[in-house]
Amino acid sequence: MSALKVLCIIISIVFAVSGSEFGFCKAPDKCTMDSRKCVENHFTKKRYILYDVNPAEGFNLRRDVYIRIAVFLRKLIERDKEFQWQLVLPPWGNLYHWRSRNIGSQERLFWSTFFDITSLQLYIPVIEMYEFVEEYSCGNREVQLDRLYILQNDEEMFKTGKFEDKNELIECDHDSLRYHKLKQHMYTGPFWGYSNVTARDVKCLKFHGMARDLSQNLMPTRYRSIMFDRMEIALHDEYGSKEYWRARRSMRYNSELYNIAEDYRKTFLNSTNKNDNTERPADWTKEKNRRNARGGPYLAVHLRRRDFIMAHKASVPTIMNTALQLQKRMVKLGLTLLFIATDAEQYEFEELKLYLSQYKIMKYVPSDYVINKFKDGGVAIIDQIICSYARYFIGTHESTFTFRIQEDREIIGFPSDTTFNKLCKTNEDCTIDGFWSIVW
Ligand SMILES: Nc1nc2c(ncn2[C@@H]2O[C@H](COP(=O)(O)OP(=O)(O)OP(=O)(O)O)[C@@H](O)[C@H]2O)c(=O)[nH]1
Ligand SMILES: [Mg+2]
Repeated sequence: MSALKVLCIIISIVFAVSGSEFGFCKAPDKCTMDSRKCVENHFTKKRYILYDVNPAEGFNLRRDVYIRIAVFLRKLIERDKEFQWQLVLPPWGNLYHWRSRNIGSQERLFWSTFFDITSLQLYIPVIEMYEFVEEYSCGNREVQLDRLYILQNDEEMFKTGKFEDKNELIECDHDSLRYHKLKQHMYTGPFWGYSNVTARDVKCLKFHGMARDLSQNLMPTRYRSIMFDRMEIALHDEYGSKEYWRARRSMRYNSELYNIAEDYRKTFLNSTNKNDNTERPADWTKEKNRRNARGGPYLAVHLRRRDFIMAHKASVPTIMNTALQLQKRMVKLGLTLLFIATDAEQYEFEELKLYLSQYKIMKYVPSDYVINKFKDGGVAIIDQIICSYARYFIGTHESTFTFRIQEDREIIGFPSDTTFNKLCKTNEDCTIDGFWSIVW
């Protein structure tokens, strides 16, 4: 037995007895035989943050939540050099909008399905769930998180409208929780569909504040892994700042999704980066501020239907009214090619085409290969990419799907007036909500 192992065992016995905070052991952050005991007993410098979001939230709001935690983590790393902080990327799955059948499971999808991990890593250290499980369990695949916080809104503040920062441990209402106690120091829960993940301890946290205010709960001298559920409750540390946009710019998509969109634009929309002045450096950190992107010779519209028809009655137009608004804009811009990104039913799309028969109308339809590999989430991103390279874009009021397209266009470098347009309830012009301008 090595001296290191002996030392670790002694230390862990001491702490198990005294119950006080864990100490540190100079073990390497690798699962060697000698270090295994150390790793299992929390003595390395690596600390892991995990998070989850209210199950009802859609893909594009979840991307916003990632930015909140990414900026928080980046600042934490700048401040705290003692620990090696890492973010574990919460696998995607079970989203309300992902309805396609016969394309394999749409659960436990890794971030690499949709995003370019190397780009994310240029902003903060991130690892995929499978890497975390491997690393954290030293290969035995059973993971027990040290502490899980479930964030909860302070309903009282919402009633009175008096908001103040809050970070208060409260009794959990166990009936309404997604986590259940199996035995002493062991809770199960959704954990993104991983049955081999449990938590040692679950706490409810009445929270109001910015993501960075969560740092007081990390307690890295005690916990090696911390998870926050309902992370959407924490607010942005930096909303719309240069830092916000750096995190946002690091969210490049999986390169194959760009390639699929590029082929489609070239084949059906007469659009190439060279002609459209939309060439970009492969590395987002090399990307520069500009406003001279031209975009392909098509108008792109994001036409959000389905649940939005009811949920946003006051702003979602009828199909006929949509057609009128699009026609007006096509004439004004002198364009004849129209790209439609939509979640509309097929019959609604056919109706729209009927009203706009004078134009060439395109909608992206994935091949079997694409939908099986990238699922509904990937197809939605391809739609978003195609919209982000159009000469002119019109979105749907208050859709985060639209917001992400607008952000991508800001990053690519379009003049703002080609980006922040939206469909109005009627054919009369409605006011634009302002520009969500990029900061470099
Ligand atoms: N392929 C495709 N899917 C879409 C389109 N519009 C919506 N969807 C689907 O619906 C989801 C949109 O849901 P969210 O991400 O919640 O965005 P939103 O519902 O527009 O906005 P909020 O609910 O306000 O956050 C996408 O992730 C897609 O799965 C579209 O134009 N094309
Ligand atoms: Mg939604």
